[in-house]
Amino acid sequence: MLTETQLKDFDRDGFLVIPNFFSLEEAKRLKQRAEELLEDLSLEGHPMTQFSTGGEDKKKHIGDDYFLESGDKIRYFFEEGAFNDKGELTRPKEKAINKIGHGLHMLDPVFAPFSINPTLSTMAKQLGFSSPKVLQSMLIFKQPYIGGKVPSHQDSTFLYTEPLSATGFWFALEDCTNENGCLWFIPGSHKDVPVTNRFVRNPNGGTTFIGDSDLKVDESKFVRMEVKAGTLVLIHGSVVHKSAPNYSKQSRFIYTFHIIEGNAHYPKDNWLQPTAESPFTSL
Ligand SMILES: O=C(O)CCC(=O)C(=O)O
Repeated sequence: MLTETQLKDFDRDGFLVIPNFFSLEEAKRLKQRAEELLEDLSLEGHPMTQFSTGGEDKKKHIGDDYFLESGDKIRYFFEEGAFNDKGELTRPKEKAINKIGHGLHMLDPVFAPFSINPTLSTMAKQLGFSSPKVLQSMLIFKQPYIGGKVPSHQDSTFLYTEPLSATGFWFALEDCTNENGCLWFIPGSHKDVPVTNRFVRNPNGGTTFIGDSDLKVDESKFVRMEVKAGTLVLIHGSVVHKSAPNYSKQSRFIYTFHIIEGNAHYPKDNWLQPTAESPFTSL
């Protein structure tokens, strides 16, 4: 249960850090499961899709079918820097994956019950959701020396509803530090930085951004959020946040899922679409 103070802090800052939300043993178990999933990856027939947020070049953002149809699957996306000029992996596959997504909360025997349970459902209700739906989940690895940065963004750009409702549940499976690419936030930005940009399916194939793609923020306002394994961070869909690359020797495994309000309008051009067989999961 969230306390009144925690709810007030979340409302004020647009994020809430909850240390010791789960035990170190649980963090270890989840990390182990993440490692098993990495080992399970077969490169045969894999399109070698690289995860690109586009950085400053938004046109480069990922958008092939392997990505677009990943909402109800367990799929693997490579780091941008993991290949040489000949298209060969420059490191073992386990150390080359940026993320796994986006249906772990539906399919994985460990991450599904960790995500869909009464505790987190109560939390969503406390945050004001009446019909919370989980629409995606991810393991983000930030492997040593190669873990890519996540540029400044607001989650509602990618998980847009009318009215806005996206909220992230972000779980640290390892200690997240300045060196291995912890999260950074602009506290209160969910109140004064409007969401003016949307990541959508391009009618001609692939994905694109519509709206004003220039997220103008004062970089000096970012605060660093180093957290220990076992921490849950709640992330408001409009708060501006980012994470740095990981050039250290220590990985930074996290698991995250995002919810939206099931009663809100979910546009048909959002990049992530539920299907008749796989509607979004009730939390
Ligand atoms: O884990 C990260 O580095 C970024 C995660 C993030 O931006 C998100 O979950 O919205």
